[in-house]
Amino acid sequence: MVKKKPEEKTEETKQVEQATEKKPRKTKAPKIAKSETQAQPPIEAKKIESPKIPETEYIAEVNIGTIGHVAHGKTTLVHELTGKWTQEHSEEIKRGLTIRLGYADFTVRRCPKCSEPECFTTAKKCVKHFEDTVPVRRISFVDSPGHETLMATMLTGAATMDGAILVIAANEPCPQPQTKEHLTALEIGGIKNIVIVQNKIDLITPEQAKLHYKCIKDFVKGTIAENAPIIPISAQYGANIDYLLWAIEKFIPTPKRNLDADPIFLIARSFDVNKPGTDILKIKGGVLGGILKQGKMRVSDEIEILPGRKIIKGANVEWQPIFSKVTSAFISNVKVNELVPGGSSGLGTELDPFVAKSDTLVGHVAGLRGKMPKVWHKMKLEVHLLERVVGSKEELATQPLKTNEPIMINAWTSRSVGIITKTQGNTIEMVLKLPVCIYAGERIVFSRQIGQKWRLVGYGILKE
Ligand SMILES: Nc1nc2c(ncn2[C@@H]2O[C@H](COP(=O)(O)OP(=O)(O)OP(=O)(O)O)[C@@H](O)[C@H]2O)c(=O)[nH]1
Ligand SMILES: [Mg+2]
Ligand SMILES: [Zn+2]
Repeated sequence: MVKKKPEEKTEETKQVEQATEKKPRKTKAPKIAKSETQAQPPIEAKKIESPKIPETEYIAEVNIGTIGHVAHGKTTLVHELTGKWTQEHSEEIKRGLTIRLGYADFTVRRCPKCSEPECFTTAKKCVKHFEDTVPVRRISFVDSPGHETLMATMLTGAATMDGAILVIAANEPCPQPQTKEHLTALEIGGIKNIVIVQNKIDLITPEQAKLHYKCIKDFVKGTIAENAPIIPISAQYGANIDYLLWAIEKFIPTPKRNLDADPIFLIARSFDVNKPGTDILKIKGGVLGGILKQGKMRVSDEIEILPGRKIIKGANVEWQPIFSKVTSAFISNVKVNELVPGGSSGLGTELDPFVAKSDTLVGHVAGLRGKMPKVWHKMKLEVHLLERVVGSKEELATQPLKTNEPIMINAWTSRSVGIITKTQGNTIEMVLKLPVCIYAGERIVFSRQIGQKWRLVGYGILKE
């Protein structure tokens, strides 16, 4: 059974997006060794208090990213788990390539009668027992692009991830350049909760799968993913998904959130939700999508968005805060009165929709008025460079940063270019083309232009 391609089924894809229920599927692929999974204590069921509430009202409590080399099957995996095809833009569908970050949610469920890990499913009924399954946890996905030129987009997504699934295709030698570069991005971002998926096992023999597994093991040795489980699957045929769900539950727990801190909402998308020609009285304010990193936000909170609006006054450029008010809040697609950190979230605001349209506010930060991190036009950083530049086939030793060199930076979900004005020991100073809003002490990710491409080369700790 081969899945329908989005290119052929755009309308149907949209319908699938609406569907929350997924049909269980029989798998033909070999099951993985049980020893690895049986040694672990059982996973708590029914974290969602009342299975009686409709599934569409479950709130995602963790945000997991899919990462890895181009065409290794990230979007196919997200589709297998969520029923949603995250490539929504015409260019993506035409080229069969993820270009923008994709978003989808799903609920991990378990059969009360099956034992671990086979009990885990996304289906509402167990295929063995015809028993209703119980919800365990709702998860939101941020699906990254794997193409080497879209690394900056991946890094924006990485800023919102609590954990990640590194997808590695079993029918190609491991590691491929972006397998390495994305894993490096997790290391730099301190994203430790990782599950590795060895995908496309339907295309290889069990012997080849074992050899490839060894290559993955060698590759992750000494990295942040050294002890991550490696689950062989076929995303396309839905094989070993129960084992993968088990690994997600086990290795990507919901992090403990700091609810008492000043709220920080990292904007990863922004929209004008009004259809053309909407009656002026019915126009809705701009909508912000992203992640609440810490704290709580409530409907009617007075908010501030920084760096905000760019004002050009003659030869001078100024940035002014944008003030607004929260009119609605969503976690995944569920309306809430109080937004807490968890899955991918949304904020309805009183903003002029024009200000938010077409991702204009991506990279900006929203929080409570007067309780915001600083906006930086210049930065001083303590630099940590990688030994080698990953991301291309031929790896080069990293050269020291030089004065006047342009560096692309990712700071939370924002992106800017800095020109280095001073280097001294392991500190550098730079002037930013676009200001960024972030706390001192946070990690700023660096990429440098090598050939025609920006390559990840390290990070800096932002100094006061
Ligand atoms: N045989 C087989 N093909 C697969 C499997 N998973 C994905 N594919 C195919 O691999 C191709 C790429 O899949 P995608 O899911 O778009 O890959 P991706 O990692 O999201 O790609 P980018 O987002 O562009 O980096 C598609 O043709 C899929 O149908 C699998 O398990 N088995
Ligand atoms: Mg994709
Ligand atoms: Zn069962």
